[in-house]
Amino acid sequence: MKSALITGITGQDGAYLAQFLLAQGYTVHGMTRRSSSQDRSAQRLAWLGIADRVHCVEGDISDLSSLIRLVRTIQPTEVYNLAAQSFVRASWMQPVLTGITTGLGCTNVLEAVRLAAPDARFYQASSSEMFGQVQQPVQCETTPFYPRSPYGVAKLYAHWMTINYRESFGLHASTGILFNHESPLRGIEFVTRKVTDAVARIKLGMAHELRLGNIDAKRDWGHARDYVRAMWLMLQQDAPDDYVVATGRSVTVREMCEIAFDHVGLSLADHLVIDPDLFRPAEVDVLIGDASKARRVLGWEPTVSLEEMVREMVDADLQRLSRDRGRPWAVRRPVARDPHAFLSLRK
Ligand code: NDP
Ligand code: GDR
Repeated sequence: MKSALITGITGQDGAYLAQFLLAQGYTVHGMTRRSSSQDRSAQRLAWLGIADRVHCVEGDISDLSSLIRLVRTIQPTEVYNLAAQSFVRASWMQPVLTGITTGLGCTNVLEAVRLAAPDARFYQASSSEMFGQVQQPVQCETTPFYPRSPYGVAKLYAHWMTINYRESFGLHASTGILFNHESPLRGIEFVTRKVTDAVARIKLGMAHELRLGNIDAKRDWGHARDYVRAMWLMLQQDAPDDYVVATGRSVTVREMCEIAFDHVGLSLADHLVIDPDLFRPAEVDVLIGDASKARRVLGWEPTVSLEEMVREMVDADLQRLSRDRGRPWAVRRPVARDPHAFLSLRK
């Protein structure tokens, strides 16, 4: 029976990947880090109804000894390194932490695999943020990189370390250069979920405005469920490699917002406030991916359109907020206040 170790199991992709692997018959081990509120760590797994089927093991991506111990004990056939400080905006406020987790963390996992289970197959969660200030209108595996944030720089280091370990030590190590992917399990700080949460609150009379930064930025958005399938497909190939995973369609943040507001019969113009504090020190203006290699070699195709995904997210937020209505925490957090806006990057 195949077994997988997933770092970042408590995040959006970790949860969907665990669900996918369980359905394939895998034994799934997920690494969680210690926190003072352990009951919250498995919320996404619980939402998918798989919390009691995943073996959670404690460790930290910045702690090599914990990783060696886990890999040595579990002897996984596949290791998926999803753990990271993944919020681009926060990476300017915590650049060192981002370097340690998002960058060096990958080297820690590679080292643990090399030393303790060198036959295991390894997946690194690389990112379209590595393209940053894009050097070609449509980005593929051979497009030169130009990261525009501490997050993008850290991901690029991890990306090259993965390739380096593949070429130096013969590890079966692959990278997926994944473009933005979302779902109802997306963290609330990312723009799609921030928007769908706000739309649901406005619809339910719990809020009135939505504050955003640069709504002219363009992204190539897909669904997380489709993207975790691509991760798995990469590790089923005889030879390790690097793959772009994207839909090939890019729309502005404004257009994405309009899909969400239209879905519940509201007008974006009536509720949108542009907040200069939410602009980033350096922006990635436009991303659009060419996933033809993934389609050709992996037989991968996205199955969910942006419209379907945004509607699914709005409906999930409506359902969650309706259920939680009356509970103090549902209404107390005002949608207008992005926690990151309190710490303006310009101050
Ligand atoms: P999330 O932010 O939802 O999840 C990140 C995960 O990393 C969480 O489980 C988090 O744990 C864990 N983590 C953070 N720091 C540590 C640490 N020091 N030790 C152990 N675990 C840690 O990200 P996503 O699920 O969206 O993304 C998964 C990966 O894919 C990330 O590496 C991300 O950078 C990358 N990526 C994501 C894309 C996207 O659009 N979603 C696109 C391209 C790449 P905790 O719950 O305790 O915070
Ligand atoms: P991104 O995702 O930075 O692309 O990284 P995010 O959703 O944070 O931003 C997308 C774009 O929206 C603009 N924007 C805002 N963003 C947020 N979060 N909040 C706002 O209020 C807001 N207003 C406008 C941003 O400026 C940006 O242009 C995501 C993460 O999942 C990374 O981990 C991953 O690697 C990349 O996608 C691919």
